[in-house]
Amino acid sequence: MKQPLPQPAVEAAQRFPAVFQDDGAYASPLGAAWASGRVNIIGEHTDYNEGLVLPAAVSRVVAFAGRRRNDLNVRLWSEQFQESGQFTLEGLPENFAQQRDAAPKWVRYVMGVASELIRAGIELCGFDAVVTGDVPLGGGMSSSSALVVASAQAYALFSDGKFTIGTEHAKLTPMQLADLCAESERRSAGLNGGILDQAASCLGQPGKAVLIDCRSLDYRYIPFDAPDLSIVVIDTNKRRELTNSGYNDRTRECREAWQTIKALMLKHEPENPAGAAISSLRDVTPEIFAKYQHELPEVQRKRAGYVIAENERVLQVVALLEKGDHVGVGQLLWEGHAGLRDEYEVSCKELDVAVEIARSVPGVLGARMMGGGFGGCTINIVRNEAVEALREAIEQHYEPQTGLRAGFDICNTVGGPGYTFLA
Ligand code: GAF
Repeated sequence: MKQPLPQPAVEAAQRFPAVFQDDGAYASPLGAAWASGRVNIIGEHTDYNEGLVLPAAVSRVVAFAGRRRNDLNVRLWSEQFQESGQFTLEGLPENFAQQRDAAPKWVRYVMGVASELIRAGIELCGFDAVVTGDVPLGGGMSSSSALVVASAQAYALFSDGKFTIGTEHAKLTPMQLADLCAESERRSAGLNGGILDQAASCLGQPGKAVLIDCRSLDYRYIPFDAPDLSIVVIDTNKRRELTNSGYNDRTRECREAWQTIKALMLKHEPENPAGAAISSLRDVTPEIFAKYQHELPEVQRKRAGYVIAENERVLQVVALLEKGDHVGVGQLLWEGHAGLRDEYEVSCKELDVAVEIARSVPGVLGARMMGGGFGGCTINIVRNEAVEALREAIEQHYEPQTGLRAGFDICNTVGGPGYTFLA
């Protein structure tokens, strides 16, 4: 079915002839593929702890426009990086590490997806494409996951119908694709991330958030379409790469925390089967945590305390959304931010300033840092009539406190990824 083209796909298609003109035969691109970035309403740093998340895909996309080749080469031009890159599908996944280390970072993501698709037994074709997008790079809306999910769509588009995504008879369901994309990102970037970003991009539906159990990979849609409210994303413009941040330390600290709690339980109540069954923080109930928290080293106590409370907040937010209680939802966003700042320690001055400015504006129901942290953006749930007041407050107060100019974006929830022929 022909789908409407997002603007970056239109731009990539327009650029294609000029970029690949030296190949003469190429007048125009054959097709376009795209995927969205995401917001995460609540459930931060819970995914790699096998917990709960509540994201939504939003109207910021990464897009490819290009043409299938008759060989196994993939040749790319990034409008955002003004850089080309290429690799061969031949020898993947075995020669992935070798090819990856010689490629620009953004190309590694596209290569990583190919590597995982081939590992899954899917036959791919080479292609030439222009890549562009409007998901802020390193801005906390998951530009990298939009890139990997869009890459998978591009392989599907250009692979002559050899594999399909998301249809009734598809080789890959959207959640299987998300899982594959998450693994490809881990291998491409060396970040021990979870499935939040890729699943949000793969499962998007307009007007809906999606509650995902990151252990079972079950999910269900939750209405998120109050006409009197806006989702505002404030980009602090504090850039960071999660691979060079404390992100992987947090995954390690969480593992150490559940291992300590498990050891304590096995020691003090060996007859309790709940102790032996602990294999992630997901298995540590608030009751177990209350009993053993005082015996944990401080860092483990703080990390585990945050994750356990955040899983509870996800369930509370879902219940409040189902009742239409957005004031209650907002309150839990403020609380989530405090936990990320004080216990999980992944916030930074710029994120805290943006959240505090938002707190001072009547009609902002809630705000918190979003994504991995250490920079990036905040999500704000705002009454429509307060959106301009929030914009003015950020314009007036953010730069003097941080030396940076903030971005301001009103986001709409959208459907999942797609591809289409352009002829
Ligand atoms: C980053 C990661 F990629 C996600 O998997 C998730 O852990 C998130 O940080 C924090 O919730 O976006």
